[in-house]
Order: sequence, then structure tokens, then C-alpha cells
Amino acid sequence: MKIKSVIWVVDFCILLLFNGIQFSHGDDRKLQSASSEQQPYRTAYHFQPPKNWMNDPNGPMYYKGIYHLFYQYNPYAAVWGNISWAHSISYDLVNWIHLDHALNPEDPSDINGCWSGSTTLLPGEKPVILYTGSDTKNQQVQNLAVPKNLSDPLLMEWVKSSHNPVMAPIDGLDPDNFRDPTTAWQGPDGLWRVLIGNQMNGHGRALLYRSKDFVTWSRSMVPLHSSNKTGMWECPDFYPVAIDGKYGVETSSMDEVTKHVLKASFNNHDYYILGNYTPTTDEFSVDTDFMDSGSDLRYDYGQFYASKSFFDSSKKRRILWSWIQESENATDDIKKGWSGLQSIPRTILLSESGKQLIQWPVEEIEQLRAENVSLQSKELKGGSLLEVSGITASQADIEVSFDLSNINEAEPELMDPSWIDPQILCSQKPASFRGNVGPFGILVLASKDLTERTAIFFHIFRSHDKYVVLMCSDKSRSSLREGPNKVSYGAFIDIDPQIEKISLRSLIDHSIVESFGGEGKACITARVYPMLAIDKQAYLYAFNNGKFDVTIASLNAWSMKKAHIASASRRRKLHLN
Ligand code: DQQ
Repeated sequence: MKIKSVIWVVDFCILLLFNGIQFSHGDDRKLQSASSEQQPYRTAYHFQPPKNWMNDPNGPMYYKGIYHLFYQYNPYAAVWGNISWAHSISYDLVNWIHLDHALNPEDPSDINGCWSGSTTLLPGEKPVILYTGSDTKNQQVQNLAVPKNLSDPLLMEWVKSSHNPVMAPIDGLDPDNFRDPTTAWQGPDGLWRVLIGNQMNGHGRALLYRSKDFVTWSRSMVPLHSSNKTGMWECPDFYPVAIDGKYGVETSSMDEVTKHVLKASFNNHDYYILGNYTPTTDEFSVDTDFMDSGSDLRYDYGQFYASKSFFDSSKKRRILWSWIQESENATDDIKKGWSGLQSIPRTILLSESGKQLIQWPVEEIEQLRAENVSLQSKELKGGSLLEVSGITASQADIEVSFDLSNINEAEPELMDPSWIDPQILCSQKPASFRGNVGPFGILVLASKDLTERTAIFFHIFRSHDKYVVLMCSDKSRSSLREGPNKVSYGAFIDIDPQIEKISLRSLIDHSIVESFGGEGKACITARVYPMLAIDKQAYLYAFNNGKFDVTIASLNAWSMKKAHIASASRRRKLHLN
């Protein structure tokens, strides 16, 4: 263990001991020490609980020097149910300690589940939680909880408000579609505002509520935004982004040099739109709307759902977390004893064009980088394969960029990207397709004989007088097993390959591949379950299956160390002895 991580562990232990908790070596040890043959899909540096079911991230925040992550959790099984708010803390967004649950479903207003919600930091650094409860009648209501002891930086205990529920599905609201409060923001009139996901007549809406004291809320008759092109909006998020794209912005900031992002989760994806928000009137005028042709903005074009962002005041950045679901069936989840991961936290900024967001893994993750292999200016002939050896390919961070000198040979078949579904194009022209300029990219979690491989690649097309860059994450050959879903994902990237290099970063962690194309302009996350390409039997390759040569301008790949993710349990027993 390096000195830095020893200091981290010692620091954290002292903090935990002061708070009367100790590490527990129970269930998480069993799973973590299980051999990779028994648990080949357990990750090394992605956040996961020791066992059981996990879904949406809830109420992430930075409070008194510590990052807090709450998440939807089933304490009893690897399937959804008995939903509680589990709670973990970190100094660095990489290493985590699991604490006791913050909220359990044990009151009339949440007896059937403590569902998703957010935290807000009220003036004087006072955190509050607003979350959805499924009540005794299975109606969705919104509840409030506050920390029991504000001087505890770990915020170990939370007290539910005696006023719960603070918002109920009255006045014609559908009690089955009324959930997932956002972080609140304060308007110029001093009132707090919050959005609740809703559906009315089959259409998605973000209901707007206002309150003076966070307890009594009144609904605005006009939703902040709605769409007749989508169904129910789950887990909405609403926040400002700086127009110069250099720093993150606090949720209540009404700085004029910002745009606002509205995110809604539907159709298994997290879609967002950009627009201008006027705080005095609560009007949100959008640049483009959800499901408009040609403006399908998603955080991620793969597996990435129910995300939530927060403002990190320590580094002046906005950070995004998301639930990454399994891509195999529930029987497999029950067998392995767990289901679900959280994404690597990503910083979000507005792009230079102002038309989309840019995402990038938080810089802290780079502390896990170990052995490195590096290549510069390496030609990849048409139809060639190059093994990249010297790192642990099952647990890696890879950065590669390509130069294209044959760009004018790109296939001229793409008419207008706004008419074409990139996902369909990726399955019609997979990594094995023989194109002109592409497919080229990397094969990850590949077996030596290549019968298993996950390809992340680019394919360039000519469209009228410009070029279109397609990015694919091809899972079709990711596993010899029959069960897992092997759909391919795709996205177009807004870059001009005539003047920009084509870049890719992929974070590989046993059963997850998180890829960032065009320096974070298009992200694709895939879950894969190889049978042969596990641990030391996993290989990494660069490939070019196009007819024309491309050049690897630079490639850097690192083995990644394991993050410290452990449980702590209260020392009640010790106190009693
Ligand atoms: N998950 C929660 C809901 C939310 C859904 C329940 C999204 O509050 O709408 O676990 O994954």
C-alpha cells in the first residue's frame, strides 16, 4: 500500500472512531474475498455496496470536508424491494466507507419504500433531505428529513419530519406518478423551489413547488416544463452551467452568465435539454426540446439511468453520478448476490459551442493509475490488430487518440445524422464490418483467441460537404454466455475530424466499460460479462478494420489499483460491554 493511501485509511479510521463506529468485516469481506472465479464481475474501483440490490444515487453532497452518497438499496436481496436510503462517505470520491442507512421505510409516509430524492444545503450549512415515500396506500408522497446532529460531519443519523408528508398527490395528481424531488434552489424572492417528476395524460412534466420554510409547499399551476413526446419523467435534475464552460455553478446561483440544464429519466435513458431560466417568473425557455429530431442529447448513450448531480464547493465543480444497471437477468443477479453499480463520478461543463455538455471522470480517479504503457505515432494499417500488453487489461484506464490522413476516403453513405439512429447504424456496421475509414478503435476485455471482445470504435462517414463521426460500443461478441444482453450502443460526436484528433478514454473494470469519446462529448457505458476474458486472461488490443490506414497519435493505458470500499458499523455492542 502506498504512503498516500495509508494516510487516507488512518485519517478515516480516526474520524470513524471519534464517531463511535468501527470497520465491520462481515458480508462485504465474504464477497470481496471471493475468488474471481466465483465473482468475476465484481468491480475494483466502481462504487458498489457489499451485497444486494442498489439503484439510483440519491442526495449526493459535499459537507464539512466529506462527500456523502446516499442510494436506493434493498438490504435483504439482490432484486428491487424494501427500498431504503443507504449511506456512504468519502474524502476523495474514490475510496468509500459504508455507514448505517440514513432512511428506512418504517413510517406511515414511507412504509412501502424510501424512494429517490435529493439533499439541499440550507443557509448556515444545514443539509435537508427531500425524498419520495411510498405510503400505507402505496401513494407517492414527498417527505422531509434532517440530520439529528449537525456537528457530526458524517451525518450518521437522520430524523424524519413530524410534518410528513410535506407534499401529497392532491388536486388531480396521479399518486403513482409523483416522485423524485430535485435539489431545491432559492429564488430572488427568498422562496425555495423544487421540481417533482410527474406524468399527466401520458406526458412527462416537472412540477414546480415553492416554499418559505421547506415544510409548507405550494404547487405552481404551471409546471416548469412538460413534453407531449415522452411519458413519465423520473429523477428530474435542474441546475445552472457556466457559459464559459470552465467551472461548476451552485444550484441557487442566478448568475447571468449561465444556462440551465433540465434532465429527465425516461425510456431507460437520461435525456437533457438546455435553456434559459428566468428566476423572477420561473420561466424556462428551451434551446431545443426533448425528442426533437436531431437533438437527442443524452448524458450517456449506453447503460446510465436515474442520475443526479451536485455542486462540489471545495473544487467549484458540478459532479454527476448515475446508476449503472446489470445487463443480465435477475436469476444471475440472485446467484451472484448483488445487482447494480454507480458510475465513476463525472464533472459536467457546458461545451464551447453551448449546445451540449462535456463530461469527464473526476481527476481523483487518476490516483489509482499504476503500471503504464505508452505508444506514439503508431500506424494501424487497414485490417490490422495490435496487442497492447504490460497492464492489467481487466482493470484499466485507457486514453487513445487517432489521426486520419485518409479522411477523404470516408464512405459517402450518410445523408443527415438527424434522420439516422446511431445505435442502429452501430449494429448494422459492427466492429467486424469492413468499412473505409473505420471501424477503428480498441478491443477491451478480449480473450486471447478473440472469441470474446467488447469493441469501442469510430467510423467516419461523409455527409454532403462535411464528415460525421460515429462512436460505437459493440457488445455483440462480449461474452460466450447466452444470457447477457448484447445490444450495441452508438452516438454521433460533434467534432470535425479534418481538424480535430479523434479521442477516446475508456475505464475498464471487470464488468463495466465506461467510454468518453471526443474528450467527453459523447459517453457510452456498457456492462459486459465475459466468460474467458476475466482477470489475467483479459487482453487489450487496438484495431483498424477499415480499408484505409489510420494512425494512433498517442495511446496511454494504465493498470488501475483497487479502491478502498469497506463497511463501518456502529460500536453499540462495544458500548454495552
Ligand atoms: N427509482 C426509484 C424511484 C425512481 C426510480 C425507486 C428510478 O423513486 O423514479 O427505487 O430508477
